[in-house]
Amino acid sequence: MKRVITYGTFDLLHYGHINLLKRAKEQGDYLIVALSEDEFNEKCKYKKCYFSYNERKQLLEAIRYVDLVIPEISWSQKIEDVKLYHIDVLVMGSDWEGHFDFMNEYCKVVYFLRTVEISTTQIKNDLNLKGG
Ligand code: C2G
Repeated sequence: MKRVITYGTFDLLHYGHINLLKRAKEQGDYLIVALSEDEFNEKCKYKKCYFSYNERKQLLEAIRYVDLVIPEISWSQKIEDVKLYHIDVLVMGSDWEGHFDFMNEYCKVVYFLRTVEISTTQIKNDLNLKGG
């Protein structure tokens, strides 16, 4: 069984995330999503999430491509995760191109092109404009 992992906040979940998760799953048979916990988002990623960790976890677990959701609590857990879960492939979007090349020592690293026309910021801006 080929095991894949990817990392992210996935808030507000949109089709750019789904595109990434679909392509990540196509890299193997089992996809783990390491989902950024609320404190990690606020203190380390400076992201204020709309949905809580548990709500985002529930959304991700409903996606057919996702087999397991684990917490991401630190930038530096990736090596341990790859060893613990016997990961073969680490997948990230192209906005992270190069950032995780060091992980090539532990698993294959694949960057997929971001879905450029959609982002959480775009959604929030559009909603503000439309008074949503
Ligand atoms: N993504 C994408 N297209 C978009 C938006 C996001 O392909 N329009 C991808 C990102 O490249 C990332 C994943 O979807 O691989 C999750 O995106 P975010 O939730 O924004 O993840 P991020 O905050 O970048 O966290 O340790 C790594 C970090 O946790 C990544």
